[in-house]
Amino acid sequence: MQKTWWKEAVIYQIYPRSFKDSDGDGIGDLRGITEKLDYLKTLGIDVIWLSPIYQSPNDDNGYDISDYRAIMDEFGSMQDFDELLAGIHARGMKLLMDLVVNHTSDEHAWFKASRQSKDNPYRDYYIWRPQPNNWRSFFFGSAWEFDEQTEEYFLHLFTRRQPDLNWENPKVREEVYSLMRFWLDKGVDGFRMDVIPLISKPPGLPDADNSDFQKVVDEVYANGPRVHEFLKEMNQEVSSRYDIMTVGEGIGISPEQGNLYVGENRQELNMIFHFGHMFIDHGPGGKFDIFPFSWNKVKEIFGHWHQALGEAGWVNIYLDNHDFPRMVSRFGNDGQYHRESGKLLATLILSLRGTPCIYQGSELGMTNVAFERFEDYRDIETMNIWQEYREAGKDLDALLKAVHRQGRDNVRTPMQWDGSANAGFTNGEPWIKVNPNYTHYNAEQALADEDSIFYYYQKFLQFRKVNPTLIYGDYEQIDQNDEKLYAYRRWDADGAYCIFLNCSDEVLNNVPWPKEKLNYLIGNYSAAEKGMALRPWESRVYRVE
Ligand code: TEU
Repeated sequence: MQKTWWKEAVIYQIYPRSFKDSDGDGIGDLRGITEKLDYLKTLGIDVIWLSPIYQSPNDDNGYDISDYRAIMDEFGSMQDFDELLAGIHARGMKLLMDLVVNHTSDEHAWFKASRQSKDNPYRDYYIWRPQPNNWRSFFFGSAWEFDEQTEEYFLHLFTRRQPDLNWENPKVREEVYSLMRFWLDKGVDGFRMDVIPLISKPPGLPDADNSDFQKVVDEVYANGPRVHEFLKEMNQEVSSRYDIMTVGEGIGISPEQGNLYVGENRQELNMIFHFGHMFIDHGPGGKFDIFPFSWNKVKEIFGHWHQALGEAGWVNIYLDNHDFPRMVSRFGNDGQYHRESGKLLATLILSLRGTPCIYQGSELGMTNVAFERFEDYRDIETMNIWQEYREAGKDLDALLKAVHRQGRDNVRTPMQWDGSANAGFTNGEPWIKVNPNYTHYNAEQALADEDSIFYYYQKFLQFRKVNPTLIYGDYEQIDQNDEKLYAYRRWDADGAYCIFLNCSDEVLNNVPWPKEKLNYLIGNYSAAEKGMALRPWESRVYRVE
């Protein structure tokens, strides 16, 4: 297996709107991030991924870009960006930008021109049809919007203000490569590519069977016939000419398809975020139709990916990001075992094979939030389904409960810096309310408490660097069927490690300890005696002697 910096790196994702406000307008900004670089250096991460910071009308908080070469006004100026990048590099860290090129904003100059007339030179930058097909948008309702000016419909797989680009048009592809070069020539270290499997659409745009949206994504929207041709072209034209990290948001990619994108011999992407475990509790009605999940299923998904990619491909490891609930609330116990489960989940993401990605605030054990009124939510996805429910006269209380569990604003409340007003995020009125538990969970307290989740991350990040078997080593599950236990082995020529995770509120007695002599290295309970039983949410890492 090829050894390289982007496999060894640990990514930290920043959602700039919610990270740190430096000028009191209630919205996080680039100078705010620069102020906190020492904090990130102290944590010990290697790469910062910034969710989009480009000019945007913010229909989808920056995932709707109106100018790829300008900084969003609320976030600051290009000079602020240059200072941020210099500050990151000066501390030996790297910067990953978000590349959102499946769609633009409807306020992008290309789209403004495109909608002018059917013979406008930009018409073919987007996907126009006299009649829509039956496709649904990710954010509810039809994926087509009628435009009165030319009396045709345009395709938008996301909000109606995010028209899909037409990648069949070579000019569109050249524009994308050119804007990538713009940022790479400034010195950025790579891209996280938003919904990249969706860029090639199926010929003729056939109707879908809408009874199962997930299936529609996997089988109709994603992995279109030209996607690999486009990605190879992008690699040849741009990525291969720089020493960068390319990460695809791998929505709709099955484990068997994974290496088509990330196989070492493919010259497409370095790695992808896969989604199986993120959709694990989504019922047939989608994310707000919640199903219970099982840890056996989580284990099966990670095992399946490992096996399917083998030595040839590489993935990201993550349990939350700006689109999914807080990991300690979803996969852990954010009440009684907040600290233990927060650390156990850190152990998991930092010891599976792949490049880990930590979402801002996970190192503080930040949790989901439960606003009592829909009016306090901001996310377009929540706003759209709220409207759909109101129009259909459906049960709004039930929906609110589902939003508490699954809504994207769970992870978008301001970063909790300290116990002062608005969690030290802003001196003004924050664009979204802070989570009221900021008085318990914040960076200031975490840094003052040597047993905090923060210091566990710090310790484990250092541990991982000096034990590269945890990066490159092979992976095999130890237990198979115990729903409460996730145990696995990582090994290579340098040695072997066993990781034991009790993913439950109960004491686990029947732990299948291996016969070999085990040397305890790191865990989430204080160094007290390590018995044969695993305590609630206990994690332990051993070296096999
Ligand atoms: O997300 C794509 C995606 O897969 C999401 O639609 C996901 O399924 C959804 O958020 C779950 O509720 C990317 C970005 O990460 C997301 O923030 C954007 O809204 C979306 O693309 C459109 O750019």
